[in-house]
Amino acid sequence: TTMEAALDHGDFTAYLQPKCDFATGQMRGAEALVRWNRLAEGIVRPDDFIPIFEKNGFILRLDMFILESVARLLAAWKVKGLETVPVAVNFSRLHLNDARYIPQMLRLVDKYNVPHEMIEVELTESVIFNNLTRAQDVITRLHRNGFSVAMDDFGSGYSSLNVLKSLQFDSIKLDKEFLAGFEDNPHAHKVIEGAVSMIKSLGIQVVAEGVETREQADFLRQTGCDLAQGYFFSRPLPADRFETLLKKSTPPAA
Ligand code: G
Ligand code: G
Ligand code: MN
Repeated sequence: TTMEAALDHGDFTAYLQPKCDFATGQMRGAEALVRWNRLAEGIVRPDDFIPIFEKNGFILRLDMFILESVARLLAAWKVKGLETVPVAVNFSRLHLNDARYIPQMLRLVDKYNVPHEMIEVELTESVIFNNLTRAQDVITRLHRNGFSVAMDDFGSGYSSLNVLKSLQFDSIKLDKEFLAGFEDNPHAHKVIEGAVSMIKSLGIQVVAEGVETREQADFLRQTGCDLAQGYFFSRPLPADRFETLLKKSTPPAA
């Protein structure tokens, strides 16, 4: 089929987008985002194909392919002496019902001898809402294996608050919709302040998504938000350009 052939042909790649410290702009982590390089259309973004791959099950393989790409990159950067950052991989909700999920993760990450704390799992809020007990069980097992877990797209659905009380996330990513209409909506500021302070009070790290302007960055920093991901700091980059950034932030060997 088209997608199997594309995978074998190397047409899927992981782009990487930095997660940065507000104050210094320093990179503290990154998120891997899949891209499909199609001859006719050029680079296609996931919103156009992930829903289809979730229906036909191909997403299970694609997510593992992205995880393996990330593990391979982390290992290669280490060999080059670069200071690496933890990288987050998005996993579809379909993995939650798949007994092979964690064994497969371990196999791929260990194949490249990547320390487990360098891998973060991003699960979207809707995933979790669909099956809370299942999510609880998977998160516990991920933690036991040393992986950290982030809730993605927090605030985009309606389940967020009740989910927070029963699940142990290491970080929560505020959906970019929080920032929509930010400039002229005083309520937006209050909602963000409230969300950040509630999440921080649970001892969970807060990452803001979709930070596009200095005004947004300054405001988020002042609310106590920990990390920023967005065009203001960096777009998602192909691996070679991301590596250039890592080189810039690695101090020269003594
Ligand atoms: O960059 P952006 O257009 O890349 O991503 C759009 C959406 O696709 C995001 O919500 C993200 O969670 C999802 N996504 C990106 N890469 C992956 C991936 O490798 N696996 C899964 N399951 N979702 C992804
Ligand atoms: O997994 P998730 O939904 O969190 O993926 C993040 C999505 O947000 C990706 O599609 C990514 O390309 C996109 N994105 C990253 N930074 C920005 C930004 O500053 N503005 C907007 N509009 N989208 C962004
Ligand atoms: Mn994500």
